[in-house]
Amino acid sequence: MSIEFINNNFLHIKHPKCDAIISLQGAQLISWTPKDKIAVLWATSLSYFKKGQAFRGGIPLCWPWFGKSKTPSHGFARLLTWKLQETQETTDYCHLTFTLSDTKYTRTLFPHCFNLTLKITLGKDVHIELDIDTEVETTGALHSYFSSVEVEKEIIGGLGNNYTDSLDSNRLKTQVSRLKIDKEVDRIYTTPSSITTITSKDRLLTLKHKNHSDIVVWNPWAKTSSKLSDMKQGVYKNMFCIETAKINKSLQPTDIIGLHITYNGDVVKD
Ligand code: TA6
Repeated sequence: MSIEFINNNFLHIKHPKCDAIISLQGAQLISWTPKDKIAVLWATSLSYFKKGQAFRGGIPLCWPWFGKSKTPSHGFARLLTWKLQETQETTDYCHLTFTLSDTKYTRTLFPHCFNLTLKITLGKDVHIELDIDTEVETTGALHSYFSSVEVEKEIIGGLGNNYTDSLDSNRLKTQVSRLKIDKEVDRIYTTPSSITTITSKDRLLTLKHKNHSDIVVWNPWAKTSSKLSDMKQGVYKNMFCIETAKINKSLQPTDIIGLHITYNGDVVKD
């Protein structure tokens, strides 16, 4: 395995089983490509990276709140530089551990002590687990962006039948079939199963969520994405977000939220 630094912020990890990029800002997995496969996560160009601003793509960590109810949007965990504590390598996996703790600055936004630990395991599949240790209940999400050859051809299963529609005054709605994204979508599924499947012609992704209460699905489609300065024209067709979230039920002061992604039907590890 080798790890190279890019622009003092990104770690480029080359392992026999995969290639990956992680941003130290946000401890954000930006890209993961299992050997001989195509990139699973979507991210905008690294040239859009600006210190202190949210970088769009990969798996941003939304914490200690989800959404725009407070500033900054989706919390501050994705905006701060995390500490790389440890790396370990086996023939199959590469393990990285990152930490973030409260500072004078974070206490102006969230007046509590906290210690976050993010463990990322990369190989032919990916495991990501956020350990939270703080004084109060919080909300959050692993806001994963997936790549797609053509988003309208992806079929998303395991979302459950109930969602609130963020594009329609958070109205509670029902859906009986699996989801195809063919328009702007911003939904919080409130009764999801623990496994989400994403199926297209050449690929089956299986997402196993740990301790989520909700799944958020987002695609900005043409009009909304044209207002996002970090998304090139037309690229909304090549991405979609499926987010492992704790929104309607809070994260406890000491809690974990996690996600395991497998490619092409490989067995999901516990
Ligand atoms: O998770 C869905 C969402 O909250 C959408 O409403 C949309 O705003 C998206 O996240 C991206 O948010 P961001 O702050 O990263 O631009």
